[in-house]
Amino acid sequence: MNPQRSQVAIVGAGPAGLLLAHLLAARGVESVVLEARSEEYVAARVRAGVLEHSTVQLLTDAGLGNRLREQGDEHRGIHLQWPHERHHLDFVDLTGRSVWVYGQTEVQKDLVDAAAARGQDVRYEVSDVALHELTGDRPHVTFTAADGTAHRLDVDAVVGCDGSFGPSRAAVPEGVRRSWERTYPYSWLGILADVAPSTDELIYAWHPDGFAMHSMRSPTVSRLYLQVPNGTDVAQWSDDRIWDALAARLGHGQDGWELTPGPITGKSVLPMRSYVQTPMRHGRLFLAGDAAHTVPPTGAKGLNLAVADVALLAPALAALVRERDPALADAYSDAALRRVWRCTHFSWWMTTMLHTSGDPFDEQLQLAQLRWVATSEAGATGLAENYAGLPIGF
Ligand code: FAS
Ligand code: PHB
Repeated sequence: MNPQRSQVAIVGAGPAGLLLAHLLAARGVESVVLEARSEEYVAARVRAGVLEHSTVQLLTDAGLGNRLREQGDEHRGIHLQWPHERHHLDFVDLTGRSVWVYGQTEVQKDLVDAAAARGQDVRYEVSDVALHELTGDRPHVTFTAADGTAHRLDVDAVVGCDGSFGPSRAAVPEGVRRSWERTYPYSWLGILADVAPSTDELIYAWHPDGFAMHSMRSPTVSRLYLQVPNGTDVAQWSDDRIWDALAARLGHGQDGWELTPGPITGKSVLPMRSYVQTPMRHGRLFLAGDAAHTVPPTGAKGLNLAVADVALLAPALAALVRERDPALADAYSDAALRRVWRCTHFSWWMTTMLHTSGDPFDEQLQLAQLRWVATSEAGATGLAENYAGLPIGF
């Protein structure tokens, strides 16, 4: 079984897994990262786009902020839009905190480059990952390497950073774990387009036909989303149909504003779900990122929550593994879940405020809420505080 030993086994080389390995290495803790997919596959996944204030600070402090600050785009806030009205919420005026637009693919690239530079042990294209003796004296992971050889890795701790579909969630026994789940009655159709953004900052738009959002990746690449029914076949949405729907929903022609279409280079449909599993620690197993929670992307929280978990977990594991001090590790799950539930609520709140269901009463309530949030300092500050992100460990 090719027996090996390390201090921490990390399952998953997405942002949570690679950032954890980075922060552990900075604390003198050795880890091995096990990833089911290829490095190229993981790097190419187009996902999150907005980094919270605290995420940018943490990446900068960890030496991962250079390209972010060179190529990322700092935004003061967002636009809230509904038919005939658009209001800018300035997070910096309201809370003193900004956000940065810098795609998850870029964050992943920075993490991969840093891992290579420090000689991080990352095993790609592994299979049959299984977690063993998580409450025993010899916690270990078994797996099949890309070359087909069987391996056993003995460690002091195992961290599940394996997203929504990895083995870690189920490694917490049924009698121990508890989960909450909500599936929303709509999905997002997301596009990447080779066209300059038609807006300076993100537009979140309510419209009777459905939600739409204008984001971006660079001065020449736009990222846009529109609400579609669950089960939508992306092949049913031609480029023209997509741009027509986006123009209508985002307010093309309103007060002289125009949405400029362009070549679509990527299309995908993303179902929307809220999911939280507790506890985020069981014996020597710890969960971080999407392995423990999933949020609908309306609040731009998914990636940022993964960072916040890892920011708490790295010092906890360092104390546990190096000084045999379990205090922070014992407190990790409760501390992480405070932010998880705050972000789960905010993501649900943004999603239910902005997505239409066809119910006329709901639509009036949504418009009333949007008008209050856009014109009341208290309402706007509530959104700003949550969107720009509360301090990690709040
Ligand atoms: P990840 O899912 O990124 O990484 C988990 C890793 O574990 C993957 O690389 C996977 O291959 C690996 N893995 C799984 N099973 C394994 C096994 N058995 N063995 C070894 N490795 C295994 N968030 C936003 O804020 N905005 C968005 O627009 C947005 N869009 C998204 C679109 C999609 C399709 C998805 C799925 C998520 C989206 N998210 C978005 C959320 C996303 O950004 C996550 O929050 C973020 O990737 C979380 O990072 P990780 O926790 O590292 O999980
Ligand atoms: C993105 O740019 O992909 C993005 C931005 C904000 C969101 C979701 C996705 O809320």
